[in-house]
Amino acid sequence: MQDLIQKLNAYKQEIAEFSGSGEQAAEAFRIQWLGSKGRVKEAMGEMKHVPVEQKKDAGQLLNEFKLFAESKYAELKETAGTGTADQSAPDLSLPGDAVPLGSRHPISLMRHKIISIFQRLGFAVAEGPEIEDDWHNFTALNMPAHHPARDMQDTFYVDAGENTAVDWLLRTHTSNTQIREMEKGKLPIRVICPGRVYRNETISARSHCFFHQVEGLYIDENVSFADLKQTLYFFVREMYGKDVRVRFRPSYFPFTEPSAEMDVSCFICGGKGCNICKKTGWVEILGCGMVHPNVLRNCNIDPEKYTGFAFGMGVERPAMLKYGINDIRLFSENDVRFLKQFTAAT
Ligand code: 2NM
Repeated sequence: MQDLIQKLNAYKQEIAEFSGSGEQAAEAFRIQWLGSKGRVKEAMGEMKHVPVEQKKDAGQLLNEFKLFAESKYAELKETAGTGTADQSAPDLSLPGDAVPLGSRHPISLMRHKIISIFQRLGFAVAEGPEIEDDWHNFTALNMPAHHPARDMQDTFYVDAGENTAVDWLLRTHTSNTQIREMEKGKLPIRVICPGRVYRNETISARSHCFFHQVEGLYIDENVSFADLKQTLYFFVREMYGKDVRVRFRPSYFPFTEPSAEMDVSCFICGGKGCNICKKTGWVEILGCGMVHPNVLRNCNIDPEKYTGFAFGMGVERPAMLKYGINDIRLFSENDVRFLKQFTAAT
């Protein structure tokens, strides 16, 4: 009996010190202690050597021992799920699932390319509403009612019902945002205004009824046409490379005086003459000019004290040339076979 007590105490200590964890360790413990050839079974076999008068006490001890071993096993099973050696836990060394790369829209790419050049010159980005009133799209821009320049752009008017004092329309250029910036009355102003504009034109491979523009505005004391030329010259060199040549042609816009159109030497043929430049060696890229004094006055800016220049360019055409896109409608069809091609583009 004394031998049995000693043996069970030694076994209990061994069980208490069992330090494995995980599913495998629990199974090894079960085989060693609770299996059909395990030590619990073996200890039970000692009963037959115990004298009759001690069998009751021995039975109690053996039962206690068995419960002790079983509870240890239960504990091992329970912690196996959280243990480090658990076979059912995720294998962190496996390679991950590939997350497919999205792509940026070519218009967004080109818009960002344009904006970031002007941001480096200190221009801030301003955005404005696409549904606009007549004042901010036309009148303030030196185009009063019945001004012939209004006919140059086929405007989409919004039916706002009977109870509206003003005409609402879809903006035909992003200049509305520049008017809004000037009306804020904080000078100087150096902003770049990207956005979508609308014109009622027949949809074809070359033109759409909506497209994108980036316009710029710089107003301060002593801003001159020389500032305009150097700013835009810096822009085209960043955009089209150091070898590009520029020329300014006189033009007309109601909101600028003088006005000009800027051409760059054809970046496809280098100026030799090709289909893109229609054999002229030059490509028109933007319109610009000194902000008309009437526009400044309309925004409560004193034209005797302040002067400024403005410019505007389209985003679709440079994007089509850069990415070799031959149909403007592709930009708005959202065909993933088209969009996916810009996954790695910049
Ligand atoms: C262009 C060409 C020339 C222009 C003018 C203004 C404003 F608001 F300051 F009067 N914003 N944008 C402008 C000038 C736009 O786009 C071809």
